[in-house]
Amino acid sequence: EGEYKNIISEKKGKVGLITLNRPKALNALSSALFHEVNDALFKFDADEGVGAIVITGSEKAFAAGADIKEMKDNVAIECYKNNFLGHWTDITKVKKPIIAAVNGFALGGGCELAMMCDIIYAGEKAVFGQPEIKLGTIPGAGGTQRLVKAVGKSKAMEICLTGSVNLNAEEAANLGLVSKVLPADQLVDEAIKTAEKIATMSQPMVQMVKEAINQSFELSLSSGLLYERRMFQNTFGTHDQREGMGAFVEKRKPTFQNK
Ligand code: CO8
Repeated sequence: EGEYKNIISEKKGKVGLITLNRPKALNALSSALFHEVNDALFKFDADEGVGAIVITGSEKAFAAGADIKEMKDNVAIECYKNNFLGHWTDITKVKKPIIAAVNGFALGGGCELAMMCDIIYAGEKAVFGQPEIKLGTIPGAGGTQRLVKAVGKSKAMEICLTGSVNLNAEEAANLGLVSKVLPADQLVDEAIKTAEKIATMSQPMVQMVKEAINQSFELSLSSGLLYERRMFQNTFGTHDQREGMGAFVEKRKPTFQNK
């Protein structure tokens, strides 16, 4: 909202929209850009008027990766001491759902950024890949971890080991990496529509769903099911459960109060 140099952050009703905006570098994720993304995300997370967040780039590039020019002379011990790019994972601490609307290239850190979001929608020309190996390095923010869970081991190996097997939008949808493919010019509007729908739900329930689904990546099935059931049981202590079930029985629309 005025204060950023590498992104545009704006509110569309109850939706926070972040547009990566370094067109000359295909939205390469410089340290400055990523700090701005985190700052904007945490402002939306703290804003009671915002129910969900959309991150997008340009039609040509969601993001072409970490900024190669910025990191090419890095020294390992300094990377370790400063926890180089450790702040990227801050995104996963955001409680509100984040939808990545991916047009064009989502390569390297760009693909990893999309995978740190909760839902990915792809424009028809989207390209997902992990080309790090061609640069003499490896993925550093989930390309060897989240990608496996999204597309399976063989495909993830092929993508990360060759650096040049990329997924187009349709392949990414077939494999389950993205949930919807849309014409490029409708992508952001559709992502905002889904975010708006989420924003009309009871916000504590929205956050519980996000938390519980994310726990499925960390816990055994029996622990995950217990985690889910305990949260579910607790929803019966809320206004919004009374309102939601009451409205169903009375055949009217619920008015959630986020409590
Ligand atoms: N970093 C810096 N600059 C970039 C990057 C990048 N990742 N990608 C593109 N640019 C720049 C280009 O250098 C070029 O700048 P200039 O005009 O000054 O020469 C400008 O953007 C336009 O790019 P191209 O001319 O190359 O555009 P093309 O349409 O010809 O090609 C491509 C588009 C195919 C996307 C091409 O730019 C490309 O291959 N880019 C690099 C992709 C890549 O290798 N990404 C992986 C980077 S490594 C990484 O992401 C590691 C993540 C680790 C995260 C760890 C977190 C803890």
